[in-house]
Amino acid sequence: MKDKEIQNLIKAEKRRQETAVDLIASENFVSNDVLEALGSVFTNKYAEGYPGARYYGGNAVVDDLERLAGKRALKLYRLDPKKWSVNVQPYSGSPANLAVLHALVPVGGKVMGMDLNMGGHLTHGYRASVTGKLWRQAPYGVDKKTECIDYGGLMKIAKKAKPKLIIAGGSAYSRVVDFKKFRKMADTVDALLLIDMSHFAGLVAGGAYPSPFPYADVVMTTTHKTLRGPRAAIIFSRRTAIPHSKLSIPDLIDRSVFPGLQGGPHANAIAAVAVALKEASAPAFKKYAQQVVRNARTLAFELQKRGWRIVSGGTDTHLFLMDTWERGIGGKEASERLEKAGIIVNKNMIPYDTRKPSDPSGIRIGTAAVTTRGLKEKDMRRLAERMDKTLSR
Ligand code: DSN
Repeated sequence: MKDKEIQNLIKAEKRRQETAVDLIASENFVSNDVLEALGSVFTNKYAEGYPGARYYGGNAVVDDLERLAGKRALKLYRLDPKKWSVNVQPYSGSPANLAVLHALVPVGGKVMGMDLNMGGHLTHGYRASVTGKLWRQAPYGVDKKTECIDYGGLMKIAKKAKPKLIIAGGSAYSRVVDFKKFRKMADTVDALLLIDMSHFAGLVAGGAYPSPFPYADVVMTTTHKTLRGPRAAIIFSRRTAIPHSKLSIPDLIDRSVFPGLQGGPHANAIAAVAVALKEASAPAFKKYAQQVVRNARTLAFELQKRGWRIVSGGTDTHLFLMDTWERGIGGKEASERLEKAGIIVNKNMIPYDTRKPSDPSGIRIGTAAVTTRGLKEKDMRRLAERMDKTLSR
C-alpha cells in the first residue's frame, strides 16, 4: 500500500485484534475470503435498481452476483423462493430496519418494539432514533424478577397500543425468544411481525437457536455478528399480498430500500455477504454455532460461580449481561479495567437500570468472536478467572 499512514493504522488494528480477547457480542472475525470479496473491484460499480432492472449500464456481472447472494440467503435458511423473497442491498442493520418500517408502517403509526434499556435496539422505535421520531413506539420489556420477556404483559400492551408492526429481537437479550407467542400476539391485534435476528442469525443458520421463519412476516439481519460476514444486512419477506393493494410485502420492502432510502448498493459488500452465506452453510459452521453457545453458557456459569450476577441467570445464546454494579463497579469502570487487562467488552444498561447509558450498571459479554479464534470451554474457565481477578481488585 502506498499510503503508509493508513497502512500503519491497518497494521496497528490487526495487532490489536490479534492480541486482545474480543468479547463484544456483536463482533466477529471474518475469513480471508470475505475480506477479499469486500476489497474487490465490485466496489467500483454503481448498480442502482435490482437485477435485470438497473439504472446504469454494465451490470450483467453485478446482476449475477446479487441473484447468487439472494439464492444463497434463501438456501441457508431453507426458504422456498415461491414463499419468501430476499433483499441483499441494505448497507447495514439500521438502514434495513428503517426500510422495513418505512415500507410497512405509515409515518406517525405505531410500532411495538423492545425498549432499548431492556435489551432492544435503537431502530426498533427508540426515541433517540429517527425510527422513534417518525413512528410512535409502544415499548415492551422484561419481567423485573425473571428478567425474561413477560409475554402476558406484552399481550396487554399490544391490545392497548394496536401497533401496525410488532418487532421481536434485540441486541442484549440472552434468552430464546418465543416467536410463536409473538405470532399469536400479532394475529390478535392484526399487526405484521418483524423478527430482527441480527444477533442470533448465525446461531439459527447453525441450528443452535430456533428459526424465526415459520412465524414472521419479515425477518431482517445484519450479516456481521454471529453470521460472521461483512458489515451489511439482508431482509427476508414473506410473499404475502397487502389487502386492497396490488403490492406484496416484498414489493414494498424492495421499493423502500431502493429508491426509498438508498442509492446504489455496495456490490463489494454483497459479494462478501454471499461468501459468508456459503461459509455458514458448511458443516463446520454448525459446530461453530453450537460451540458459541456452549462457550457463552460456560463463561456465564463460571462468572456466576465467582459471585457475579448474570442477568436472567444465564444465557441460551452467544451473549449475556453481567451486573457489575451489584458489586459496586459501574459498567464504565468494569469495561475500562477489563480493557487494561486485554479483554474487550462493552458497558451496557441492564433491565430496570437506575444508572445512565454512559455509565450503566453492567457489561455485555459475547462469545462469537473468541469462538472463531478457537476458544473452548476450558478457555472460558480461565477467562472467567482472569475477569474475576481483574474486576475484584
Ligand atoms: N451495535 C450493535 C450491537 O452491538 O448489538 C447493534 O446494532
